[in-house]
Amino acid sequence: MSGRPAIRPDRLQDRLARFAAIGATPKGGVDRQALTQGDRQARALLVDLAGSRGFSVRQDAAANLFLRRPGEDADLPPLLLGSHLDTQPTGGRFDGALGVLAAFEVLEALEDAGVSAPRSVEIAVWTNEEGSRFAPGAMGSQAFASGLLPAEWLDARASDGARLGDELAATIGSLPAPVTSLGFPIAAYLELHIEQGPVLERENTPIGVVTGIQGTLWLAVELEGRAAHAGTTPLDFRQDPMRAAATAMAELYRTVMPTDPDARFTIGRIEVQPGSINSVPESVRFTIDLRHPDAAVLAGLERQVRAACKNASADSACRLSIHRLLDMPPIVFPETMVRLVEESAQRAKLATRRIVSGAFHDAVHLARCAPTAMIFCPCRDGISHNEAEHVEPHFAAAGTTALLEATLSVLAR
Ligand code: HGY
Ligand code: MN
Ligand code: MN
Ligand code: MN
Repeated sequence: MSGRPAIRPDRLQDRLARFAAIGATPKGGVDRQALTQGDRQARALLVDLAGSRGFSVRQDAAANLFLRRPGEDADLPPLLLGSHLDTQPTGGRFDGALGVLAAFEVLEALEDAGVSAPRSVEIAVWTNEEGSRFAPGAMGSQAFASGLLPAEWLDARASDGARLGDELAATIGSLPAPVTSLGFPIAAYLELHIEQGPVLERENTPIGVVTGIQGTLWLAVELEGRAAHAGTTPLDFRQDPMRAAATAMAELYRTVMPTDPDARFTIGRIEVQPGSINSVPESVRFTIDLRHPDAAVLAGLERQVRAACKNASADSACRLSIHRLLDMPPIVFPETMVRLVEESAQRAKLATRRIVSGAFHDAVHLARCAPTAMIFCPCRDGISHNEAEHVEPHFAAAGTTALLEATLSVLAR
């Protein structure tokens, strides 16, 4: 190996700017939702960049995209680095994209330094991590880890009417990359991601060594009543699903987070039919995102949600149905991998602190396949899933350096 590989922060910033331009919003964020034209454009740009460095490209039936820098022994399971390029509807420039572009910067640093290693290093761009256009989130990584692409996913419809199966086919068809089967053996998985919370910035600590990821449940609640005239229908004649929804929501906002500081309860989407100003609604649908680091407590919170919805629907003589859109138990990363990341960052003279992730990541599923670890870097005011999301260039560089050092540690094993 000639000189020690080093990242080039300027090149990383240039790449971040180029990808942020794809789906850029007027407020400085990004709207590049999963399997849209913008997602395909970003994938195509990455494939072009890979081609210019001689990295091979492949994809799988879940449209997960893989860029590979070959090692001396092609049969050895590769080290996988990765994250996602899809964003929230009003997302930021760094959620996902930093992890993918930092991984690309690591491959280029290895290439620039002429590093020859037995093991290949491969980048995964996971399909539909956000889950906001099609549930569940972390869809591509779940398909990779389980080797399955459930048929019921393929018929899922986005709010714009698009069918997931068609969008997957169009995305796969948009790239000149061979399609392989779902899942392949890997030696380990590493992901760099922004913290999406305030801890690291508050402590001015450049590297978060992620010890695990809290559990997440997504529930779809549907309340059906009877449409009626707003002016002529007295209370005891109403079957008002909005009244039931509001009662359940009020109770859950009053009880879940105020009583448990580690609980997270979010209602992000509500749909009312027919949505007419002067009709008692026929149906109300809303989503619940429920999280907790402790699996048993999360299960208890789900029971609490279901009971509140059941009581409220009975009081308003409505029909209730609740189904899960996503179910991710909490996970803990192996101490060997946590220590590898910690020691790699410290070797690069970067201060670290251990942290549990409040956000879920594709690493949740990869942790089922191989030794997995994550690296966090601070983001301004801890804001994410917001167009104001920002990472200082020196923190992006530090996180990428830590990813490079951890990569070298794995390659040296
Ligand atoms: O929702 C999440 O935790 C992830 O950032 N999509
Ligand atoms: Mn993300
Ligand atoms: Mn996200
Ligand atoms: Mn994620």
